Amino acid sequence: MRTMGSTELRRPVRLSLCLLMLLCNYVEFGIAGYADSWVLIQKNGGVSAMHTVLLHTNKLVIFDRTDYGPSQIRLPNGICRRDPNDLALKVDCWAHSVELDLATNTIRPLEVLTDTWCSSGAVTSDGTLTQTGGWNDGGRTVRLMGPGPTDNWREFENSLAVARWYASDQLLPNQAIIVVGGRAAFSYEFVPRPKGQGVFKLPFLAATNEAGAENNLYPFTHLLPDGNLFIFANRDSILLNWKSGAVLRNYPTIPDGPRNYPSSGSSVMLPLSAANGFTVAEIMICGGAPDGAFQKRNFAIALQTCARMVVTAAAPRWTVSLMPIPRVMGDMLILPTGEILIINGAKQGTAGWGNAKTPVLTPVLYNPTTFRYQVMRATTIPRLYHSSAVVLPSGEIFVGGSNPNEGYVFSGVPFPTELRYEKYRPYYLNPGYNLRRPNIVGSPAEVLYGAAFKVTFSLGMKPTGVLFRLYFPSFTTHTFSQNQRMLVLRAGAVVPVGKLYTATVFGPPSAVLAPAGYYLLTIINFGTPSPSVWIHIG
Ligand SMILES: [Cu+2]
Repeated sequence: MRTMGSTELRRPVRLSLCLLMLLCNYVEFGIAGYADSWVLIQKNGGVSAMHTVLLHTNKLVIFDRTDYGPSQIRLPNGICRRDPNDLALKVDCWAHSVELDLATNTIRPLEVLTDTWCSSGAVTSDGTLTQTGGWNDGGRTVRLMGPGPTDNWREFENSLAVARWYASDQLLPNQAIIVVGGRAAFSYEFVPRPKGQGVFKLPFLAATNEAGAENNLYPFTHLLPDGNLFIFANRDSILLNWKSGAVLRNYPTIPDGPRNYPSSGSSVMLPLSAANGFTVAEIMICGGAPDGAFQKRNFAIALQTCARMVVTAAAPRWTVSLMPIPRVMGDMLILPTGEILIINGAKQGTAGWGNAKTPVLTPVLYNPTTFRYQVMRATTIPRLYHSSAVVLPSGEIFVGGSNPNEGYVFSGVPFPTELRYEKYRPYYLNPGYNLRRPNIVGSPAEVLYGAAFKVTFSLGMKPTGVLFRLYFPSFTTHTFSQNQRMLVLRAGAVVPVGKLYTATVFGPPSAVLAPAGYYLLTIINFGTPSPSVWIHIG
């Protein structure tokens, strides 16, 4: 880790200093110079990770598209898919989706029938991935992928009211999924779709659709604490009452250029906190491409700006800051520490086939409290168009994908199809942090809204600045982690119990703040996260 503006200490000196500080119950934050790292976990995952989602069984569901031709992993038991609509192979014996078991690092090929290209999804309360849309014969398909050991894709064609390609999904408090936008789809709809219900027009999507570039696909959608949906597309944003269809607010235009596909930036809702009664929501959007970049195909230097806006404020305004590196197609993830990781992407160009160059190999870490950016350790693998990244229970980041080619192409192109899967291991996983690291030894499997529950943990130092965080895993594709959210929970004092510690923690007050489902619970001590455990909320 390269740390901007802090002094590097040599390791032996640093270690003894830390021990000394532990004894003194120190208040310093962060251990400068403790390195982050990258680990290659699969040399060939078989399927390029265009879409990735974590299930509560600690398995990743990974998929790209059915009409890519041969992948590098076959369907099991001699199964072949027969699809007269497929543009590459009418009889296709190759898998286009896999399940990666994180515990064993093994891969199971999955069978998906209709085309999932550039689609969207959300995980519902029972731990099932609901995935929507795609292209061609998959445009109106809704698919379910359960968490069971032998579960496979189940597909329901003609379930969406209109074809959705490049849409975004958000799980709602009532467990319906709102599917927003898509190419030439200036509307939203709900899944499951009540009988006879069609689409709801959203003129905002037509207004933000730019001739020759669109720049409003994969809109950034965030469920706010007041129950309304924040929707950002291109450079503008609205607050939608999805129950009535009313647009309640129009927000100021974000400075700098467009932020949505193909000028793909990324977006997160910063962690919601019990400290303010979960009333404050702040959106942060980073990167993108300058005006005209997609139309000109001129590999323009990407946007270097991030902008934050408190969208629950009476008079919201964007506050702009500068990343250390310009970036298009970066993914933004909320780490267990509450820091924002900006990872993957390129310094020049836009999304789309062959439209980017100069991969940005270095992740950047942003601390929303100190407003500080840090340039992290570089990978060696470019992750351009059609790559993804998700947070894992270990606190590691899965990174996969990258395929800016119209098929699986391994030579003769600047950026071949990428089948390697990696893990990025942030600084806090370095053993240098082990003294600070709590480990959860007792927590309930299920917590009801607002209910008190006990969390027991071990820790090798006096508990300091202990926080309890809940994280809802994302469905990540095309630089946007749909459904990602974090809450800092209300908690009582930490009390010692024998050699352990315990605290009373309170579940999120409502399904508006935390739609029912499987969340990752993490304890933070002195800025260092525990490994996370699954907890079902609802
Ligand atoms: Cu795509």
